[in-house]
Amino acid sequence: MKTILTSILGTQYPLIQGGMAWVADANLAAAVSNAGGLGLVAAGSMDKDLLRAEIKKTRLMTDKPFGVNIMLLSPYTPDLAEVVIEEKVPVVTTGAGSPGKYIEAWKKAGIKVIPVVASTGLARRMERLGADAVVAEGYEAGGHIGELTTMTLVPQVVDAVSLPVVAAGGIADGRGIAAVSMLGASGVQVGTRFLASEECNIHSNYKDLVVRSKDIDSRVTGRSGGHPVRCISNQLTREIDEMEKRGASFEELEAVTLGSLRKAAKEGDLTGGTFMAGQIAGMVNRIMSVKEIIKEMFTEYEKIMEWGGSI
Ligand code: TUI
Repeated sequence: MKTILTSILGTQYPLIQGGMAWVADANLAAAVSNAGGLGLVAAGSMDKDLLRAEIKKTRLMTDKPFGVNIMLLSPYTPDLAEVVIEEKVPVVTTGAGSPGKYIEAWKKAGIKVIPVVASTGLARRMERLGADAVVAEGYEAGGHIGELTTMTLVPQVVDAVSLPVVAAGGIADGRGIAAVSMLGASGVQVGTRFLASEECNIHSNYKDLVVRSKDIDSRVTGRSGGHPVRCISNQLTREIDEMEKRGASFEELEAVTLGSLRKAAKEGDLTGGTFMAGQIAGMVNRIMSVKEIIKEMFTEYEKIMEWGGSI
């Protein structure tokens, strides 16, 4: 495919992998890039030495463009922001905040900057500061989320900025790509579907949970602390729910949530882990290779575009 986004990214497909902390390592990033998408190393769980090592590993596994996702709530962000410059990473995406103070330095270093936004306000601010594109991520997505659904956010962001808009949240097949292309999106970001890939290095309990989960199995916790997070319902989400209902303090909540993402991804701790995943997990029913996933998604998308939809 040749689109505005594939020209910016240097990829075969207008697809970016979600920046999933504790999940997206060199192995997943390289697999996505080798399959024609833009793979991302998620720096959310890393300090600067770990990120540098993971970038070098990715380069050994692919000669295609890849990116780094910087999760802006990380205490290491200032260091990580320098590492992507030093290592000449071609693309940076950001999440969970405004990357405003880093954009100028990244642009000067020739990095393509693609912030994830959950509102038109932040999208406009990012355009003014020189972003190359934005990812508009809806409420259906896994992990930290905003208030608006993909269906409502994407067209509003498309109208608000002149930049290419990448849609995220609830996209896991060709129908999803076709749908957001009708809303004006220039590409898609996909996270949840890649959790159920052969190349994803998460614990098998995490993959099984995604494959087995049904449409209504995700929950949003963490609203009381201002950082709502979507994950698959389990003992921990029920516990957090009860704590939030009785007005538990930040410290009490932190005591049960600290390290829970690592417990999910690395240990497969079904009762104490936070298994972040989007609402579309109900439709992800099989573990496939990254290459098969991307091929299947775009083959289906092209078929739909020839057919023209069902209305
Ligand atoms: O960032 C994500 N998804 C994430 S980050 C993450 S790690 C985490 N763990 C516990 C608590 C919080 C985070 C897991 N999943 N997606 C992109 C995204 N960014 N979604 C929503 C936002 C966002 C929200 C508000 C971005 C900016 C914002 O406001 C910033 C501003 O200044 O307006």
